[in-house]
Parts: sequence; C-alpha cells; structure tokens
Amino acid sequence: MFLKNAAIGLLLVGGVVSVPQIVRSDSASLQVKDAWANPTASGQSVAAGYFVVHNRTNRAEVLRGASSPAAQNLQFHTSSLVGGVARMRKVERFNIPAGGQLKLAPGGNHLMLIGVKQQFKVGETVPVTLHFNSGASVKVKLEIKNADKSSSSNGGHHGHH
Ligand SMILES: [Cu+2]
Repeated sequence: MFLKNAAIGLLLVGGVVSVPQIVRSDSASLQVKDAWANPTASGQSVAAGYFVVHNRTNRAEVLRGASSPAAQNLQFHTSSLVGGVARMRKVERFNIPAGGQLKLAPGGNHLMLIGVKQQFKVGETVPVTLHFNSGASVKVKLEIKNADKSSSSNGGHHGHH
C-alpha cells in the first residue's frame, strides 16, 4: 500500500520535472532559498547575487556554474577582507557536503553577474539557473531588494541582539 503510493508519487513528479536522465530524487533534494540581489544603478554592468543551497541528498554536490538571460557572464566569487580592504576573486566551484548547505552572502561568497543587460529594480526578479556536477540544475529567481532595509519581508533576523 505504502509502496504503491510512493511509486505513484514518483510518477507524478517525473511527469512535471522535465530534467533528462537525472536521478530525480537528487535534483528534487537540492533546495535553493533566499535568492536575492541588490538593485543596480542605471548603466551599472555588474551585480552580485546571493542565495542558500541546501543539499538534502546523501552525497556531496558541487555547484559548478550558473546562467541567466539577464547577464552575459555569470561567475562565482569569494571576497574577504585583506588588511581592511575588500578583495574578491573568482572561484570555479563550490562544494556542498551531503546534508550541508552553501551560503552566499554579502562580504563572502557571491554570484557575480557580468554584463547586466537591464537595470535591476526593487520588486523585480531575475531568473538564474544553477548547474551542479551531478547534472542537476535548479532554477531560481533573485528577488531584487536592498540588503539594509530589514523592515521589509526578507525573512531576516528579527532580534535586536
Ligand atoms: Cu564579485
């Protein structure tokens, strides 16, 4: 009984997700949350995006690339403070341990959108597809918002600690 229902469930999922040849349970278990980017100024050609990837599979995953119709080139960068100066460098991939997560956030790892085609405006969304080594890809929408306006519904911490 239970097995039968589970099989039907898998069939339904298979009918909706049109990812070819991929172990579906894996791609379904990569969850991307809190995807957002700051608005850009008029004429600004680069922007940074942030998100959190939860790897709910039982094996390590690698985020190896990203694409978007909104920019010519997408890269992964990591930034750090070196002697009080923010430096960023390109990284080819991010490893995400089994059951772990990858967090891209201001001041650290981020998605770099280069050759932005249109101004990012608050309230809009920017589509991005994330590509993983397993063959899985996950579509996300970056919500355009200001990082420092914590009064909006950004799901941030509400404490005043
Ligand atoms: Cu960067």
